Amino acid sequence: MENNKLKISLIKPTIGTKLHSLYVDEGRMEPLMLGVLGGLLSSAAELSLYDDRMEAIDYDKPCDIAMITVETYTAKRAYEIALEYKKRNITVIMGGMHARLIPEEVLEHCDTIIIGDAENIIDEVINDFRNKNLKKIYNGEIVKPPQKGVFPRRDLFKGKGYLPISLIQFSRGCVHNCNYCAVSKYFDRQHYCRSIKDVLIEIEMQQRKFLFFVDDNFIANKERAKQLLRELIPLKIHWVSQGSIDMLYDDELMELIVKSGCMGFVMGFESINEASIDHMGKRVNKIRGFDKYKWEIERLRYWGLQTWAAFTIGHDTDTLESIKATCDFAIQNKFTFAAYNILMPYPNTPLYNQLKEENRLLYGGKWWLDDNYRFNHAAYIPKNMTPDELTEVGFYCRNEFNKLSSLLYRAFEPSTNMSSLFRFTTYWLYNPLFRKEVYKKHNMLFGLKQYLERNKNVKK
Ligand code: B12
Ligand code: SF4
Repeated sequence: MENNKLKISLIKPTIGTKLHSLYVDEGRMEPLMLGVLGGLLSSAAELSLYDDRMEAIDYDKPCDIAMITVETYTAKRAYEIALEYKKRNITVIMGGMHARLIPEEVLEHCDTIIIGDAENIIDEVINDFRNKNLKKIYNGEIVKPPQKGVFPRRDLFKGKGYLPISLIQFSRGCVHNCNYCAVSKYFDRQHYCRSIKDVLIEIEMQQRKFLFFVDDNFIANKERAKQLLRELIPLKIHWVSQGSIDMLYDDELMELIVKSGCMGFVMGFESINEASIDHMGKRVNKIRGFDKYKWEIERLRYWGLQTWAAFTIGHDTDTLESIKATCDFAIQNKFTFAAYNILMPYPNTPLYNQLKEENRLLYGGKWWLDDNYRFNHAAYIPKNMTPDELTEVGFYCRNEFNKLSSLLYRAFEPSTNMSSLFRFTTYWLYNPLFRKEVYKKHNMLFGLKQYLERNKNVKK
């Protein structure tokens, strides 16, 4: 331990790969959670960051602790990485979304887990490690306000080829309660804002003019959002974020959003089938009643925002026809981007528990660990179609939406995609990239074990 500093490797696992070719994510963004962990650990440790999505991990580099962030999608690969470190007697600590959703599973694969946020607990973990008294479980709780006085170590991201957009948090969590949502489970349906002063300091520190506020729902606290937006206006930045549709009912908020340089939001439209909206419990999508978002889309055009419309498919009230209609709807309305996500039963969410009770979970209930599970495939038995039909219709929607004819048709929307050269360029830069991703990711296997076994001379 040089200078009394520990050596810590921070790791973001990849999801998986194809059997014959290694998958490299086209749209790689900075792993903000590792940057924040870096900020928390700076005084205690010398840090290395490995992003398994595009670089090999040097397991033999001297290291006291490997810290791995785990999402449900990356759990399988995270456990493979942990095994390599354990072979070398290196302490492995895990945290992140999946560690909070299903701690008992994650704990089987590492020495220690942190459940919840790291900010208030990480010093205790490091002290316990130094005193050879590391516990198995630490409860980080949900930290309020988040990331207080903590700034991500962005230097750790340098040279890794991330997209030229800085990820930053203004708030965490969401007040809504959609039945499939992991965020709602992690944050126990609550929403917390960061200190606005800290956000502004961080924007200045990182220097880029294009930001992604990774908030689950940027506008969940509308008054705090307005306070931040007023401060953003003089900075002359461009930004994107995620937010619920009810932002459109507050003109003051919308005006500030536009004036502060917002390009658009990822917005959960989820479905044009009212019964499905009711079924998932997304009341926020029908505060004004439900006319298949006619009014909302007009308002989005009025404000000139480029929308990434997110849809979830496979609800008990969905049919193959209603899902295909959702696809037509997104093309007709010329959304800038759209995602069609098959409902995923994340552990311990209400959706997961319901499907489990009804004996409808496939892959023994743990699709994320199953050697046969493939990316974007149904992991449960839907009500009105077979699992294969759901998988196929999901691919159909992604394929239709990303076809060249659709790209051309959607590009020529005067008040959004064509409203400025910058917006038009953004449209044409990112659409082909996301289109490529759709085909590359589809059918991917989780983890790298099967790929490495098949291609024995490849090292990862
Ligand atoms: C930004 C984001 C993205 C970005 C960038 C991701 C990146 N750079 O890797 C993009 C848009 C590319 C993306 C893509 C995807 N995402 Co995403 N994403 C997010 C989002 C909104 C924020 C994550 C973030 O950076 N937060 C800020 C950091 C600081 O907070 P944090 O991660 O919570 O970390 C804190 C604690 O958890 C803890 N912690 C975290 N890790 C560790 C590790 C250790 C060792 C310790 C001690 C502590 C610790 O400490 C941190 C500080 O307190 C989350 C939602 C969320 N709230 O988590 C979804 C989320 C993680 N994504 C999700 C999904 C499904 C995906 C996709 C699979 C979507 C798809 N179908 O393609 C892809 C695949 C990503 C991949 N793994 O390769 C799901 C995961 C669900 C689950 N059960 O795991 C989430 C939770 C969204 C959701 N609503 O369900 N995503
Ligand atoms: S609005 Fe979005 S983030 Fe909030 S609970 Fe629903 S799906 Fe989750």
